[in-house]
Amino acid sequence: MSSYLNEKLESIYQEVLHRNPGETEFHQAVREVLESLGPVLVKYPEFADQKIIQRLCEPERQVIFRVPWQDDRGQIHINRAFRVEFNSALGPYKGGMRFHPSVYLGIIKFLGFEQIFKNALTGMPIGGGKGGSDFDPKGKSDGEIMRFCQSMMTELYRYLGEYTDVPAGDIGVGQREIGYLFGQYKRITNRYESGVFTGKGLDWGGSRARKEATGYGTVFFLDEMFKVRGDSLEGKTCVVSGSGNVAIYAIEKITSLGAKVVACSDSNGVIVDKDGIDLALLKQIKEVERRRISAYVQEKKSATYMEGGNIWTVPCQIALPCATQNELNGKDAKILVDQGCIAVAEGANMPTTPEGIHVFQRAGIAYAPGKAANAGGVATSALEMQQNASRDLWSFEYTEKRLQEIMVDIHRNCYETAEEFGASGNYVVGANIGGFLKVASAMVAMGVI
Ligand code: NDP
Ligand code: 2IT
Repeated sequence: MSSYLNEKLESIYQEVLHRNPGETEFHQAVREVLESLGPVLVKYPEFADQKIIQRLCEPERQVIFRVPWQDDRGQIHINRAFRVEFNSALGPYKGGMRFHPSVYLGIIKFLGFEQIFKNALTGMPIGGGKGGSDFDPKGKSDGEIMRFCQSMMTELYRYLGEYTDVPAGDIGVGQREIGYLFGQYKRITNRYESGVFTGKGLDWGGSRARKEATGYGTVFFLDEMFKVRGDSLEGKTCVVSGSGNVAIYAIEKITSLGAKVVACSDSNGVIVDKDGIDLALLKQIKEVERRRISAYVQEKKSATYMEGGNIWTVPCQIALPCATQNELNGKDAKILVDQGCIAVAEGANMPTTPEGIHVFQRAGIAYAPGKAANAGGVATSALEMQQNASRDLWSFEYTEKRLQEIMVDIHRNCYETAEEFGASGNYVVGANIGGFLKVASAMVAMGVI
């Protein structure tokens, strides 16, 4: 299912397909943005004259390199790594690194492309980029993870810098990996350049509330959508896919605001706990012991585990997809709506397929796309850069307050922009146009570069 593009945008899209064969996730992300931009080109013809959209769809720089490393038995492995420096109109390239076997150029490009608009929406001075590798961290020892990170950084360091490109975490990359990557960067460059990485540990340049920021921010955005509708999160039943960094802190915040989370998942299965997910137990299993989510039912007998189950079949009023791209399709969306779901906010990047989005929008439920709803993570990364620049460390309360203000602003911008362009209540249109306008204006101002 796809909507209509006018002739100009259709020809730009065809060119993107032609220039980037086989990169289906990138095509999907581009198409979704282009579908919102028709009225923008009518109002601002200079963006078409200046070929802003064509320039935005072509990364400024793409790096692909080999990462050889040795496992604990001395066997040699070769992985492939990427850094796509997509757009630096608003600041240094900024975006996470993903370690997952599914990673290839098309995934990094879709993520980097989304990141341009997301970062613009935060109002912070950050451009868009993304990186990663097809390295699978599952089942690897700490030593293997360290050697992989060191080998990766031995090449990657050349392209980074606090004024150039500032990576962070994403799937499979948390504080442990960032420690190894930052350590090797520091060693090679002989510079303690805190601002070159975000998501660092608190003792070595990290920011309070960065770990919590993406999940918390998604719930702050959701809360704003409920306020607009004269409703609240209090007493609502919720399901959250995934059980990683974003999922855990979305569960923490929404629970503290009075909702009950009855299910979460990993790529093997789904747990359902009618009493509400036990957050302390979940953190112990996932953050401390790094075990599979199935371990939850061994500790809590009242919960159930569905191996290979589909989390979207669990009845709920709120769905928070916090795992990965295209994890919620048209059929899932229909099941959710039919079972009484009234709101969806994306903690993950592009988790809902175009068909799924269409189902939500036709049903008129509150739907927040990831580039708006999960922007709290990168926004707090920008707050971390700000603290690094001033050699400061803010309190948790102050940092969380800043994060909440940013999410309220992003919500307002998306809401008002959708109104202005005749798409009231459509946060996809609001986010795409809101982000695009900031980047496009900066690009025009800087000339043909
Ligand atoms: P984590 O690695 O901490 O957790 C990822 C979770 O998603 C795990 O439960 C994982 O299960 C599940 N998952 C990953 N890939 C798949 C897959 N192919 N199929 C099914 N389940 C999968 O990552 P994060 O929580 O950091 O990231 C989750 C999402 O949020 C991603 O889309 C990421 O891009 C996005 N995001 C992250 C931000 C951040 O600050 N970390 C900021 C903004 C967005 P399993 O363990 O079985 O693989
Ligand atoms: O998708 C994302 O916004 C992230 N993974 C966080 C990026 C960042 O630089 O904090």
